[in-house]
Amino acid sequence: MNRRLLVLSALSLGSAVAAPTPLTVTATASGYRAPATVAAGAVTVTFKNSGKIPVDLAFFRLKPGVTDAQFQAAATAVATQSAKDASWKLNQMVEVAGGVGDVPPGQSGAATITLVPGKYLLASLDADEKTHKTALSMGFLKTITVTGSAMGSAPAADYKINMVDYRFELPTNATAGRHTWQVMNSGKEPHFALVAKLMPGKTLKDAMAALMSQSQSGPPPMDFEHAVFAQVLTTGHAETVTWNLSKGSYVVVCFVATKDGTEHARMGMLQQLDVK
Ligand SMILES: [Cu+2]
Repeated sequence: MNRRLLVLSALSLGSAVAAPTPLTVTATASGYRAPATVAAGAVTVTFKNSGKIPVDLAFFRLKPGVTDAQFQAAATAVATQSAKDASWKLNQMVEVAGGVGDVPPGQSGAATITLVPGKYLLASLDADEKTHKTALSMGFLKTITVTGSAMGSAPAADYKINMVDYRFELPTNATAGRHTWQVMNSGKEPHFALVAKLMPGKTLKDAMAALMSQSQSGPPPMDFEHAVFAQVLTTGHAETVTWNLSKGSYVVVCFVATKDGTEHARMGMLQQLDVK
């Protein structure tokens, strides 16, 4: 094949599998900084935290008839944990297309998500543990408009996690190192996936016991500090993340709550993942 044909075939391959659109969102002292628009389709979100507090980022799409004010009130109720069914109520109003979990100041995180044309709200449901001041009230609420028809497609993933009500379908062949993971929600309820390594000598049973006990005594059996995360996804949504897991046993857990306030972790979404 001559050089010209090689170039042509490379170009046609390129158009068949378009790379995700890059989007950078920055957390500042006064909230998110982000472009006003982004192209529809697969979007690789890089979330940089140049602020002073850890914060996360999620892409919310309001269901028809839901106003920004209604969203803000419902999201604030979740952030301040003002009612047992706050999370459930918010979830009736929105679709969540994923995003990036908490990023400490000075660091960044990334995820590839899929966006359809229309308006989304970038928001964080975090609140300061001591002051209860919400990220929303600090400016972590911003509109972004998704334009055009779907362009990029999501990258192929090395491993997949499928979330159903209330269980993770996990790979049994995961190996250590840098890999792409596609996390998808095939359930009816929203879910997320927090992956935390078990502390030396600790088991899934210890993790369950710690979760069920009301009083916190001693250090947690999981290493939450170095946990990796796939953001909340509602039905049919997926995100692709790159995780660098070392060899060992992890727990995969979802803390989204049902209408009566029960965390999914207590209903089965606390499972072991072995990385070889
Ligand atoms: Cu869940």
